[in-house]
Amino acid sequence: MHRARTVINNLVPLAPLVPKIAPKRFASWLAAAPNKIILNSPPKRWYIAPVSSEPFLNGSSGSYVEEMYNSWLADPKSVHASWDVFFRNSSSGAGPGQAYQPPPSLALPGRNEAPLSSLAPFLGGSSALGGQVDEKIIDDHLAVQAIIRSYQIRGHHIAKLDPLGISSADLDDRIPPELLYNHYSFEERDMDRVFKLPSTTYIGGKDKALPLKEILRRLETAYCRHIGVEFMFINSLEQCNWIRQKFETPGIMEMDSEQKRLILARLTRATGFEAFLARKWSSEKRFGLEGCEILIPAMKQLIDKSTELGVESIVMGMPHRGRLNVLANVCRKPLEQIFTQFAGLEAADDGSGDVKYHLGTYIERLNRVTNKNIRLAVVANPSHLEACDPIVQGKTRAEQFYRGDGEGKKVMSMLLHGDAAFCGQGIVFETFHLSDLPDYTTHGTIHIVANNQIGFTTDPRHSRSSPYCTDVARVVNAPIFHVNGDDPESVIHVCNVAAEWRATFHKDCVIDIVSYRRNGHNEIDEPMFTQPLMYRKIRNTKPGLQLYAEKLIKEGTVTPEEVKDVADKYEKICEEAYTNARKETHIKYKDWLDSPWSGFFEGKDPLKVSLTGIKEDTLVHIGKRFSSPPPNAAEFVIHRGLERILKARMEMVEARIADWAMAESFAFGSLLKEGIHVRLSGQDVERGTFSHRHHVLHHQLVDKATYRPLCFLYPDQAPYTVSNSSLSEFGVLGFELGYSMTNPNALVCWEAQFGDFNNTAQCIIDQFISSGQAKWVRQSGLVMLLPHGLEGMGPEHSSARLERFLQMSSDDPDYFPPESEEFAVRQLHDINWIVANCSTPANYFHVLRRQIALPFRKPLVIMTPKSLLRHPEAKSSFDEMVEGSEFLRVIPETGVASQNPSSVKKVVFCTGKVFYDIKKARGARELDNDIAIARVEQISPFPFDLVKRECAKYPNAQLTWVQEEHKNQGAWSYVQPRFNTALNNTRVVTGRASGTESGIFSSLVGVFSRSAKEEASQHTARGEQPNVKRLIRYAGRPTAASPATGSKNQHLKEHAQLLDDALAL
Ligand SMILES: Cc1ncc(C[n+]2csc(CCOP(=O)(O)OP(=O)(O)O)c2C)c(N)n1
Ligand SMILES: [Mg+2]
Repeated sequence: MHRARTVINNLVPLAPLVPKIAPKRFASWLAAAPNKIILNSPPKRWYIAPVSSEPFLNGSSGSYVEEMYNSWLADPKSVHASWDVFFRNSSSGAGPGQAYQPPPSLALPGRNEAPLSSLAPFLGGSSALGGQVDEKIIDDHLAVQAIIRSYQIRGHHIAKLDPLGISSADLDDRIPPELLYNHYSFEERDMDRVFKLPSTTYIGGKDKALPLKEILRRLETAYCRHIGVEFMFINSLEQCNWIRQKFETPGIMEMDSEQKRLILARLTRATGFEAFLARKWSSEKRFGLEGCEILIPAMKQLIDKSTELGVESIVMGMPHRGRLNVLANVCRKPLEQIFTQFAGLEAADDGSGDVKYHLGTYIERLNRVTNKNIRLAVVANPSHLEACDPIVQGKTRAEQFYRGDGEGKKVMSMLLHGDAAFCGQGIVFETFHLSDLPDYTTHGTIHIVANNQIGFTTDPRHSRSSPYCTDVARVVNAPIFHVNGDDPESVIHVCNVAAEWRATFHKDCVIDIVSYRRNGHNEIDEPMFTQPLMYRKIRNTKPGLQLYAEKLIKEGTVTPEEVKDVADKYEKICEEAYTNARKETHIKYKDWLDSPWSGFFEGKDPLKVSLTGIKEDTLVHIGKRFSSPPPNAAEFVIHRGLERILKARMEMVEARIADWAMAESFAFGSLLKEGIHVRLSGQDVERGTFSHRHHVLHHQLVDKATYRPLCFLYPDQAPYTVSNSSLSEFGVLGFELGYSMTNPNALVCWEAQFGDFNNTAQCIIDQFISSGQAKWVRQSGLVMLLPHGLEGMGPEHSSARLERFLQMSSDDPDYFPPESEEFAVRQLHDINWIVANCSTPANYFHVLRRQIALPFRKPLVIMTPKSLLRHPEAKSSFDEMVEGSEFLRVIPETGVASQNPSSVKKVVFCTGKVFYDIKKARGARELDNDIAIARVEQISPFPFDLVKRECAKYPNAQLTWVQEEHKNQGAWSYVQPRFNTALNNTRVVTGRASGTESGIFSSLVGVFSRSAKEEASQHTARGEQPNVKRLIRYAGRPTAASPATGSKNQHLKEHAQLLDDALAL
């Protein structure tokens, strides 16, 4: 289809009638003096190449036309009449576009077509004179219609959007041919002719017809002044009409003086704030808003309007630019708190903190304009531009969920962007694609681009290949409102429309405030190095506040005294706050929390973990529900394979055992029973990548008829959400993290299709999950489920990169915390996240439940199995999940080796699936008496105490860590130093106050491995002080660049070698 169209385009000379003479813009007589380009800017890219600018004869069409032409020369009748006309016209000098005339159609008119003659009575032509139609009238009316449509579609290309007047917001300074009046063969004398207006425009107001001149004037007013609206790509007539009405209706942008004064006051504060900071801390980075101060009144207007329309809570995400100003003037965060951030004070609470222009905030306050209470949260964000977008969406979605706000009427999200980041960062696209998915939509986000037409030092012509920086939004049919930032009233109009659009259609929209950046990227940066011409122009451009004040003074809305008075008042407020800030001795990170969990921590023993084992009745009840077909099984046809799966599940329940999927359902189901909302999201999670989960049963005959057993466990249970996500990791993981931040009483899980793919969400992992609490005092109990394990499936689909998670764990390898009853919970309290690799369904069950049983929240990263999902031994008895059972950080050897520990020659430590392989091989080699196997299930925080105990139990054994990952991967690098600490109780830790015991064994005196003994005796023989340590050795694959081999054969060889090494004595 597309190709056919391309071929036809090449063949048929559809060139518009672009005159060779200088193009004249429609209504050019209306426009003021042409916008002179003052600077010698480099040539612009032309994105929309009209047909006329393309070579008429190109590629295959060239030879085709040539062939035709030769035949025509030989015999004009040998070609089709249309070619005959074309060649005749072009031989007499007509251009390609003019040479072509469509041939008369022989076909009968289509459904909506009528022969021209039948229209004669309506056209006032010469119908009385024998039904002859004045074709010019029809053509001219059609042309007027086309003109109106052209303005609606492309008027934004010539709107005056750039306050500097030096570049076009769409990087194209040509006038689209459809907006050239002689494109339609109108002349000046036609301007007073009256034309009936089509139903697709609102420019007439009450008038049904207008003179052409007035039509053009109104279209210019609506679409080509300081607002450029992109909306005609939207696939809904209702929505297009709605927008047309908002911009075309005569007088719609007019404002009363009260509104104008409010804008002025807000602009004054926004400008005053930056000026105050610049004066007090001239060399501090603050990423000021100068040049786009109108952002503040814009955001405030969006909040006012949205509150008026019912919104009670707004979750915002924004980058560095103008962030402090937003906190001060939009959120009204106390200025003292902001100013103390500049003072370099010490923090009064835990955490390592962040720079001031990354911190979040949460404020509940009265909106003075609407007199309604409003909650505003600005989510903390890292430097990584746009990374907080999905977080904001997840947080918003969660807030809507908990409020029962199914349509997003009460809670909304607002995202701010820089122009370079908006088009450059892929996460923007991923976030847009969540916007209309049933379990991810926030029912419309208002996006604002603070478009200062530069990204650090990079010119837009080098930072994007799309005309506008906002084009990414077109994929979701979001209208885009470009507006000149130096026209405050236009900006405010656009904000009103945006807020109403969201409230009406619950869809995303974009406000693109085209502005400039008065200073360098930050305040100590020199912009003239790279943008000399632009900055010369900026220096000669009056600040937005001055321009607006002058306008209002000129039109008599305010007096110069009033303007000064407003500015002075704000200056005084800042000075007072400054004085108070100087009295502060500490900063408090908690003041900058974006998601307070009121009531969660209060009255809780911070070290008391609730029990995770549950009643057998509950297991049985959940198990039976999970194993049953839908209650209306007679009508609900499920897949035959599924019937078998359910039957097998039921048999497991009867036998009191659970596999992985069932243990997971026990964890989820029991939490749901306790009122904890559970949400599982990720690619194909409903069924499970490995077809093991089946949380959604599909009717085999009825589309969309599904049954979710875990939603029907108990009448008063909490809601369960399980949702296949879009094919995104960065976006969806970020979303779930945001979701988890809203309410601590929920188990939010994200599952990767394979653990390997988590690295496309690396930024969320590094910047938020591993470090979020330290930087922003923000906790999250998010669970990341990462299928992991070398099973011969190649370099991908094998490794979730366990080593990376462990490398980012914050527990000190050299520090053995004091042993006590609370050892485990204290470790969890202090760590940044938990990394686990469970080998039994029961342990998986407990670790999930422990997320909620903890008195605080920590992210949990779990390596989850693939082949173990169906491994006959990877099953757990109900006994391991009932009351009294708990999560086992280490699963010690329980077989024969444990009965006679002193004769055990080797203890193999491992984690995850490889345990089953080692165990099997040990049995086959009859080494059950000689080798003990212990499983480290919670790798981080490292179970120093249990590892120490297990080693001590086998005093004569050599210790080996066995892993299937390559030596430079997996857990080895993490566990090795920690084993040494566990074995030798090291307490000498640089940079840590507690623990100073000397570096060798305390409780393990006399317990040496053979090699250690040998080493000791050698030392003594040389007369040196023996430095005797019990050490852990490594058995497994050697180092490698890739996580796994692509050859099955090689994989098996490696695996056999691994087992040999592991079990060698
Ligand atoms: C993901 C990411 N890459 C690079 C940077 C470094 N950086 C900081 S600001 C900036 C330019 C941003 O330009 P724009 O989005 O237009 O925002 P502006 O600073 O102009 O407001 C860059 C490249 C970053 N912060 N984040
Ligand atoms: Mg920019």
